[in-house]
Amino acid sequence: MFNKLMFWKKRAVSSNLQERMALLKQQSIPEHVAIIMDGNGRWASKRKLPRIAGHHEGMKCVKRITKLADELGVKALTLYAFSTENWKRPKKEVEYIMSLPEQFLGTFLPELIEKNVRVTSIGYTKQLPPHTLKALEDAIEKTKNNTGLILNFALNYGSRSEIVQAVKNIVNDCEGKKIDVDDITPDLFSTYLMTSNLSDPDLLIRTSGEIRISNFMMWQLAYTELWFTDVLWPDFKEEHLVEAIEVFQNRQRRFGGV
Ligand code: V0D
Repeated sequence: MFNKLMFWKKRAVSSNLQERMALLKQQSIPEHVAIIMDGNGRWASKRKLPRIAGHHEGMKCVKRITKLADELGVKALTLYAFSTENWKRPKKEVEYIMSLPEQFLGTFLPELIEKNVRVTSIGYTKQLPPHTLKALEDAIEKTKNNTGLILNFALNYGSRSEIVQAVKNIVNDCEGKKIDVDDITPDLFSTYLMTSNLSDPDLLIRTSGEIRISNFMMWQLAYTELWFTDVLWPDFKEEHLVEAIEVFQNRQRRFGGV
């Protein structure tokens, strides 16, 4: 009890970000954090700016949060950057969004390499414009041997399609006698998903006030802690990720363990 009280007291007085980060590191940091980065268009509209300005600001925010996740010792950061539904947006907006990986990597790839970050992706990336895919594949290739933070971009990703594809591949492997129907378990099923190289997310963050999963990693989120905030993605700062992890740790302490 005394320890618990001391803990809360410490928390209450440490408004300073460095201090809060140091405290976070004394407890379990979520290994895999996933983020639905929503609210870029709304951020721009509020400022009477074109929607693409919001996407550009959102891209800068990705850099900031990647750096912090790395500093905190997060092992994998999955960012939902583009859904299979987002193609319905105006053509000019989609075109601009598809230039963001090049903009991002053009300035940030050297730093990712230096920091030992490995870039990966999930989603139907083959359907991306060739220039976008090239930038992505170049980053994946140049960081493939890195052993630090996994920076995983969900691009043209949809969870139901992913699950249906897994089912098709399982049926195919059954018919080809590579596996038996009785081999099909949740663990085996997971290996057929695009996330087979990753553990399930420990923490999901969604910005911009929407309290939905929106076809994002539905299988993988079965046991994930969910944290929603009204903050729009371009306004999502270091303090917000720290807050999300503080909430995660508080929940772990209350419900985790014995
Ligand atoms: C737009 C907010 C970085 C969400 C963030 C193609 C909407 C900014 C990337 C990126 C997007 C992707 C791959 C990569 C490096 C960077 C990105 C898209 C959208 C969709 F290897 N930001 N970003 N990709 N937005």
